Amino acid sequence: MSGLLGRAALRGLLCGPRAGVPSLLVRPSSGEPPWARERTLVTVKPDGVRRRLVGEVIRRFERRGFKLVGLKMLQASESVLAEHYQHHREEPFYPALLSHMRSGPVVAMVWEGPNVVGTSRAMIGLTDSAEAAPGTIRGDFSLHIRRNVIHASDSVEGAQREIRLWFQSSELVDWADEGHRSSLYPA
Ligand code: FUP
Repeated sequence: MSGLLGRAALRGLLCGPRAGVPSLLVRPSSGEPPWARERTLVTVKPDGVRRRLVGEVIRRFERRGFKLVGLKMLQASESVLAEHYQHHREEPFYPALLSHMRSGPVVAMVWEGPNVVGTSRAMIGLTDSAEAAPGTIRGDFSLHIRRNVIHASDSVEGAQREIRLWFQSSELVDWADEGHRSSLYPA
């Protein structure tokens, strides 16, 4: 790494809110400072798609100021779901979880912005819909943990792993946002 770009990237990695956790998915071309290029995976689950909540989810993330860099609808494969939920493999709810996730299409998205992982977890609410606060997506639109509408990665490392699992790098669009950025956060 050399020159202005290299110094800016290094400064971002050292001074940003996630110092010490460099994103493997950061690309230098889009103009955002590196600390603002955190990315997370969000999926609207089959229950959310059936209930026509895709637009509502996108609206909330856009309104907050996050930048959409990947979007697709798909029927999730058994192998992607098995890897995505591998930490739950031994849980009693695992078969029902996989069956639900295979019951219809999923809308997968990658959102980018400062602290997007933590903020999106706050926006979606607690896993158990019964405990999710009003104002969150789960708290506003769901009643039951097994129909909780949405997934969002729960750590920066997890997000990097999940984005690689659900998206080819060619499916992520690194678009420039200079005109809008300064009204969202200072340089
Ligand atoms: P989250 O990260 O909030 O999606 O939650 P988890 O990774 O802990 O759980 C993944 C999914 O497993 C939940 F969205 C719903 C399902 N689940 C159950 O059905 N029962 C449980 O007790 C826990 C999780």
